[in-house]
Amino acid sequence: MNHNQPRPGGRAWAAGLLGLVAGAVALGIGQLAAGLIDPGASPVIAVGDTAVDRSPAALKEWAIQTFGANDKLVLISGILLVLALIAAGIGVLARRRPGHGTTGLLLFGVVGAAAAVTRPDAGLLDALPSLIGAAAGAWALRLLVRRTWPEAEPGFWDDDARREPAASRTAGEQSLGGPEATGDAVADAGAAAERPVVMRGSFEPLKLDRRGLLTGVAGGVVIAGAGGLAGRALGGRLDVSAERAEVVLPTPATPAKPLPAGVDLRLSGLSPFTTPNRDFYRVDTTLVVPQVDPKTWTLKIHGMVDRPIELTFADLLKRPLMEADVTLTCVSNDVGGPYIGNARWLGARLADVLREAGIRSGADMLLSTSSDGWTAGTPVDVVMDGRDALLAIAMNGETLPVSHGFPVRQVVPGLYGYVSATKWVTDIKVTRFDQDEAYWTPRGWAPKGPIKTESRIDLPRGGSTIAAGRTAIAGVAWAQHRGIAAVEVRVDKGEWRQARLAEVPGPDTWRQWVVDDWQATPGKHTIEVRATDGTGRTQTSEYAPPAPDGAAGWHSILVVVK
Ligand SMILES: Nc1nc2c(c(=O)[nH]1)N[C@H]1C(S)=C(S)[C@@H](COP(=O)(O)O)O[C@H]1N2
Ligand SMILES: [Mo]
Repeated sequence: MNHNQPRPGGRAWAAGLLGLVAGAVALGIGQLAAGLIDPGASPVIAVGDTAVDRSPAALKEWAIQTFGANDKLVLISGILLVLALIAAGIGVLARRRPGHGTTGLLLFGVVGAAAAVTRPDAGLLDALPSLIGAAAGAWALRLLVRRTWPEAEPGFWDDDARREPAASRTAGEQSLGGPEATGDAVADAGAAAERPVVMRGSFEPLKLDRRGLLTGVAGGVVIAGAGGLAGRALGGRLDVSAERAEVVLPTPATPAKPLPAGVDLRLSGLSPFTTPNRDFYRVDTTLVVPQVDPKTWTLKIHGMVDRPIELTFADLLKRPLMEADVTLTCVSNDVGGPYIGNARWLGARLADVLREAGIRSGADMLLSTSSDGWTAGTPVDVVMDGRDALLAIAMNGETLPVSHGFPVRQVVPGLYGYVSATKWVTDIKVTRFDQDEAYWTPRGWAPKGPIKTESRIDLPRGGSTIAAGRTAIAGVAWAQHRGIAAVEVRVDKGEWRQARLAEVPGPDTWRQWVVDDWQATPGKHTIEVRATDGTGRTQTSEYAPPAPDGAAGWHSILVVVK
């Protein structure tokens, strides 16, 4: 054993950079392997998905409220940032103890692999992308360190400090005075020679080869980038947009009645009655949108039924289809929030399919599961009471967009999405609320989620400055399946005034309303709204946050009139 083996000195930044590049190689190669095996098993996606599932409801709520539609981007960026910091740290460790670098990267691989195989829709193979990526990263790190400090004897990296007698290791470390202390001195042999403190004993800090470092880093970046891009391209082969484009929508046996003429007040700034698909809010737990091929899609209906059923997409298209205008709302929608949208859905009546299966007495819950393992628990009586609960295949005259559940999703008027609107639905188990739990229930949300009566002011915009004079106050109100009977508005806590209601096709959509003769006087004004539903109940003034069963309270805005 050579006790006098020189140890790599050199700057911490260089080592950190190498760690960063090795980390990038690990992720790039991991992505490549995921592209071949399963895009959802990409290390970052697997960790991200697990973070989404494991994080407490309050944190998720905060993320949705704070980052809105960007919450996934923020999560992925956050994970990448943490990984970058850790990778840099691993590089710094590896400079002194190369074995630690390898161990650190492999540990990361194990974390990624564990996250990937514990996804609800994963198999054992899903561990591979993270493990392969980590191995590639560990190999890259060793190579990079060798290029950067080429004077290290070939055996050094394998001989690691572990095999040195403890005493000499301690001496060696002391003689270098710690990495930070010697960082600059060792970069230049001449300068180092003038600093005997650093040069004490027979340990000679290794020279940092800048060219080796640069070419190594460049090579690593190229490999990481190429791996990442190739992985994405390979994963794209699963893209079902071509299959989606091929779907020919059948003519509905029961088309929706044309929308009443007065359904949309057509005021600029007011939410249109029908939300275009591209503007429709999107809420789900998935980081990679599931790509479900309609040719292989099936829906199993089983559990407490007399005759279990398995439907193909072709079976579904052959059924008598119907259209319904239904407003979806997310339970995470805070008072005045944006997570609500209205569409015309085309689909098969869920109740008819369930009747064919024959629901056994005692069953009170439909536990629906998506292709990626998310679940919703829907009360049986709600779906069977005659309302337009659908297995939907189209949205606003277009085949269901992939991000909204292609090829098939559930739509149940009157229930928040988390207990009813399963996208990419593949399985419905007829069961009992006291025997099964859906995804959000153990995460602090109510097992049942009827939509609360709510209203929102769209116009004028809260916080805006408007001109004095006659001004329209307008918005939307909703109480799905109960309908909206009245909307009232008051300014500066004055008298409540009845708003004029737009037409609606039925009780399952939101309803536009307007007060079109407010005389706005200069100054600051508060505008409040409250709705009364078809059962005669007026929405409560008592504020409730979204968790656990939906926000409540009056939407109130402040405007400045000039
Ligand atoms: N597979 C799956 N379906 C899901 C979800 C999900 O996370 N995964 N989220 C639900 C929630 S919380 C809502 S509010 C609606 C939103 O539907 P949208 O994204 O089409 O607007 O989808 C529901 N269906
Ligand atoms: Mo939701």
